[in-house]
Order: sequence, then structure tokens, then C-alpha cells
Amino acid sequence: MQPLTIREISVRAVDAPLEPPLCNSLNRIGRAPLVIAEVVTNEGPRGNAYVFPYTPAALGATAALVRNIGATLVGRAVAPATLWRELHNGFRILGTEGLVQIALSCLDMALWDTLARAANTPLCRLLGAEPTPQPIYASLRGWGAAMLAEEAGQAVAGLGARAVKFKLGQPRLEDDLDSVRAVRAAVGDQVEILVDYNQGLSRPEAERRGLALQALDVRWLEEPLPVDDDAGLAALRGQLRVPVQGGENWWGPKGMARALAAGAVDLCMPDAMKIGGVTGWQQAATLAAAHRVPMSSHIFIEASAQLLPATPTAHLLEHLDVAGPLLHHPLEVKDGMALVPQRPGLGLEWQEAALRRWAADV
Ligand code: SMN
Ligand code: MG
Repeated sequence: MQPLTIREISVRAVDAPLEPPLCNSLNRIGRAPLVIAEVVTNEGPRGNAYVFPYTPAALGATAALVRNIGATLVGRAVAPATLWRELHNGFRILGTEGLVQIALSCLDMALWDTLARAANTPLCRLLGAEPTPQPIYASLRGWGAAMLAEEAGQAVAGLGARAVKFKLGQPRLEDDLDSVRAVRAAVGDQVEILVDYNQGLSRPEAERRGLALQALDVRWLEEPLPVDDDAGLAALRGQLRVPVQGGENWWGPKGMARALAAGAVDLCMPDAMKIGGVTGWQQAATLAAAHRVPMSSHIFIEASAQLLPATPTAHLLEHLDVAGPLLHHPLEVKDGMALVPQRPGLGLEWQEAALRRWAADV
């Protein structure tokens, strides 16, 4: 492959509605604020990627960081692993968590996309893996027994999902159990039920709810405790049979390494935007393999579909489509499997009219 030189990195921001909104015990996310970075090279190939900073309030700051950091890369080779190391060293004093990490991940993914497009190959092939279909779980957006049961039934019928995940954290445990029973009645015995507390429980409550949920054959308990309570998570694992899942809020492979060293999880699910893009994900995948921890993904379904085939302990792809309504080719799922696209790179082709319609002035 010929070496490529960065001519420009342009940045766009959109603030599209997220329909239906994502609900959990703490938040209701009804917008999809996205920052899209596009790499333009002197030689012609281009590449792009997006991040999802969750709230429109963070859109301008994220776009500015991607734009400003991107400007420092003009004239440099498209060499994401080299740039990842340099940029992470360069930001050591400011710190590489939070929006800085999100911006670095966005640039890293766009650079990898550029390399894969230049090679005219899907990213996963560039990483040495075949684009084999990946098993998904349907990640539900609703809240409360009735809404979840309906959505779960639709996901199983429409996607062929063999696992569904939903949010819990009602004030009363009994209402959480009602949600699980309602979903079980809607999906039958063959579909795995996974639940997510989004860090919302205290230590004693996590033990109480975990014990009750495992009796209902729940297959993972996600983020029962705050992400920084590694000791609490490790102790909880000793009290429960149900596997403890986590990772969407780990900042970079070093954040993941600390959690794994503390024994905080049985299963992991890094987020491409917080773990450090493609380069950070590869490091995370090696860590998961070394600790023999099954690794799933968190949102970012297009990037995750390319990364999981190259992940030694790949488990499930979280199917929660945020960008799909803005893309020409949303990720396809058939019989519960995500079809890894054969298009070059990450496969992100944006609908220009949709980007214009929801453009945010940042
Ligand atoms: C989640 C968090 C933030 C955005 C989307 C989804 C959730 C999950 O915790 O695991 O899906
Ligand atoms: Mg979660």
C-alpha cells in the first residue's frame, strides 16, 4: 500500500432526533449528537468516523477538540498506531479521559477507515480477520414491563435476536422482576435475558437484586455499581452466580487494565469511543484474551462489527442503532447475526441530505 499523507481533517456535527429515545433509571437520551471527522489525503483516499458524545451540550466542545487536534496532524502520514501513541503521550498532562479521549478515538477510527478504504477492503480484513457474521443481542430502549415486553417481542421477531438486553433500576425490586417476567413471557425460554443498571445500585442493593435476578435465569448483570467501585464489583462477583458485565465506561485500555486487575467483571464490553478507537480496541482485545474474559461491544455498531471478528474472545455485538437513519447502508442483521459489510473501511456512507437537515452549528 502506498503511504498516505493527511491533507486535511474536516469535522461536521449533527444533532438528530433519536427515535425512540433511550431510557434508563438515570437518563432519557432523545437526541443523537454526533461528531463526524473526515480525513482527506494528498493521494486521494478519504476516510471517516463518528462519535456520539451523548448530550448536545457536549457537541461543540467535542467537535472543537477533534478539529483542533486534527489540524495538528496535517502533513503527517496516515499511521494511526504511531499517531495514537504520540497523541496519548502528548495529552498526558491534560489527561486522556473524557472528551479528549473521545476526540482521539474519533480521529483514530477515521484514520483506520482511510487506510482500509485505500486498500479497498473492509476494516476487519485489514486487521487480519474475515468478515464473518457476528451474533447480536437486541438492546432495548424502553422502560417498564409493558413497553419492554412489546419491544422485546418485536426485536426477536424482526432481528431474530437470540438475546435481549434492557435497563432496570425501578425504585422497587419487585418492579424490576416484573419487567424480567414480562420480557420472558414475550420472548419465550430460548432467548437469553441480559439486564443493565447503568451504575445505579448501592453495594447491598446490588447483592439483593442480583440474587433475585439470577433466580430468573438472567444471563448478565451489567454495571450494577459505579464504574470506579472496582472493589465493590469484585466482592459482588463473589456473592453472585450471574456474570457481572461492564466496560462501556472504561477510559482507554489502561482503564480496562485496572478493572480487570481488580477482578471487577466476568464479561466485558468496551466502547469504541471511550476505549481509544480501533487502536485502543485492539489493545483491549489483547487484554481480554489474556484475562480469558469474553468481550462484547457497546453501541458503535458499524465499527464494532468490523472489530469483533478480530477480537480473540469476541462474544456479542450490542445492536442499538444510533446513526442508521443518517446512513445509506445501516448495519444489516439477519437471523440474529450482524452481517459485516463488504464495503471498504468501516462502511459509513452518510446521507448528505440528512446531515444537512440536522447540521449543528458548532
Ligand atoms: C447505553 C449507554 C449509553 C448510550 C446507549 C446505551 C447502555 C447500554 O448503557 O449498555 O446500551
Ligand atoms: Mg450499559
